[in-house]
Amino acid sequence: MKNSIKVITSLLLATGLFSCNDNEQKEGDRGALASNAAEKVYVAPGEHDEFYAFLSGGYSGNLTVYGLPSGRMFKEIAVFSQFPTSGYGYSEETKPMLNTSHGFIPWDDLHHPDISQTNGKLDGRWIFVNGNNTPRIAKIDLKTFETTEIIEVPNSAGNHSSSFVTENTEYVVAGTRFSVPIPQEDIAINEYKGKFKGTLSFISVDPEEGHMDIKFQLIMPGFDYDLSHPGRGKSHGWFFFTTYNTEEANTLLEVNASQNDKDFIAAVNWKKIEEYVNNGGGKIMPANYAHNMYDDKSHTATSTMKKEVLVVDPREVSEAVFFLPTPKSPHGVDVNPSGDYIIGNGKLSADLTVHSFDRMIDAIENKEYSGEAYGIPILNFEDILAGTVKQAGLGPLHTEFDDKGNAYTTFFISSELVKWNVETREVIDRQPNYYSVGHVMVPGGNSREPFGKYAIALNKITKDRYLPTGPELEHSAQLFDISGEKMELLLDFPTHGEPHYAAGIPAEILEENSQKIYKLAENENEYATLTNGDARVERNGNEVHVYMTTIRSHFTPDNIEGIKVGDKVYFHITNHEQDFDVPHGFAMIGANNAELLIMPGQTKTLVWEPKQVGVWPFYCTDFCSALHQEMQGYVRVSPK
Ligand code: CUK
Ligand code: CUA
Repeated sequence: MKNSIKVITSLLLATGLFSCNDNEQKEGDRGALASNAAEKVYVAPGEHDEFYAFLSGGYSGNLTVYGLPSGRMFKEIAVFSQFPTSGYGYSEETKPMLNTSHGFIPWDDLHHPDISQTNGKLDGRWIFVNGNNTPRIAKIDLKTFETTEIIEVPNSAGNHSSSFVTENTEYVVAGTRFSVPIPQEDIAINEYKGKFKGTLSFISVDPEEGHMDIKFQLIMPGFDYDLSHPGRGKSHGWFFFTTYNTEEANTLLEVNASQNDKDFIAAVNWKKIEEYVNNGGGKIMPANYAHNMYDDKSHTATSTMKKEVLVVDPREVSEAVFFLPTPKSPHGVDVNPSGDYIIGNGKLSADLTVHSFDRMIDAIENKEYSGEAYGIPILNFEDILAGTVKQAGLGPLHTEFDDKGNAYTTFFISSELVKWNVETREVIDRQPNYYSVGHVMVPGGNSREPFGKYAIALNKITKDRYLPTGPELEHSAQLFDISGEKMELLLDFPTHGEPHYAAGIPAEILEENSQKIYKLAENENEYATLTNGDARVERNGNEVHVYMTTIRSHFTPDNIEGIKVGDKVYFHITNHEQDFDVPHGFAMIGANNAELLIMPGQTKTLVWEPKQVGVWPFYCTDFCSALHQEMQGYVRVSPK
């Protein structure tokens, strides 16, 4: 076994898992473009795309919205960022969204979007995403395409095996990549083994409003939980998590983390644990975490600090958690649409492991264990294996599915997308990716009903695919037509930040519900100015509140006097427009904030602390009418 580790390690070094090697990536090869590719991606002016695709923005902290097949970007949704374009995270109303137990944290690393489901089908209500770094889960409302809720995940570090939903959106699930002492304490790092833990958090989603609440956290051995996937269909009620450090090494030089030939997939019967906690099981643990909610009547976010969380030791619940041995440090774990198979993407391997859910259940019923780890039963690899996809490629990372029984696996090292049949495990087709693909996404590919028309490969390295833009290029996505036997490359398009996973949905599901305006009459913002007659300036000590309205093409009031150096001026601006797509902007000279972009019917607030005497202009930043240039005003600032 030692030898095989050495072989694969040198293979990995040679092929670029640990360093990028140009020889392996033949630059300049264009890939086999479908002969009618242009026709297939052409969406004529004025026509709409067939699918929405939501691409994670990785270190941009945001989620981007694209159309498929055109590859046109429609929107960047601010999530874990201060986003100047909309003023998100700058306006007084949205700042609380970025509050955490560590304070105001306007950045995160966003990895995995997943769309809410009903009966295993995409319902298009919300999309959930995870923040990796300061562990958080966010929810975006797919009516408004705005972030409406963020919950921090306590007892977590590296919130990576997140944010996948169960098939009725009962839960959005979050798992820890980095094991840490729980609760945190000051101990030597090399005391990791046995003392550092991981948590798997089951965050319930209220079916009406979608509000999130941490129902329970499983406290697990410190094996580093990489990715996760829900069971569905027959395996609904289970959740699967990969691990990559069953060695419990505190330093992950490959010699350490790859010692074990097999790591585990943790199989969690969450229905059993849910029942256990509903009957009073588990224990309350003190924990500080923020729960931030945005209300789209008041257009205001509030942040609440929570003080405790319910934790469960998996050993307390009999036969609820099992370890499935899976070769070669599995990265992704993916369950096929019928829920029969659990695919382990062993990233240091050439083969793919396919576990059988039925065989897993049989092994559990017969109590055929090969051992245990920290009191959690380990099943026999041979007992649960359905088979392997042999020599499929090098370095499998993630698998997605179509509606015809096929799987699509990405291979990072051999840089290709491989199509194979889930039942026969025969490879059907392979297409090169430019370059070094991470995730792949088929709209609905993470549900019981995939729409097997397109797949997008999300590549890590771009190199010569686009005009050079200095040392860094945007990552590239590649769109494939997967409706036939062979996958056909249709399009390359640049993405934003670093997309990890993505989620796609037929346009018609979202189009009809998409909200066009906020009704002014329903505006409940406490600083709203509903009529021009109410527009005013109010002083309260050195705080000044300007209640301002805006409609094409005027601010009311637009000449403001009586402001003094040292004042704190709040501009509360209500947009009186009631037409689709007519926001107004507001920018003030010297404001240490961004601008505001106020949607029709909304109120937003920008703070300004004038430092100098004079007469200072403000203006609308969004070209809103022929008289946009006239949308301006002055503030007179007098000495203290
Ligand atoms: S991870 Cu990035 S390529 Cu965060 Cu889903 Cu595998
Ligand atoms: Cu309002 Cu430009």
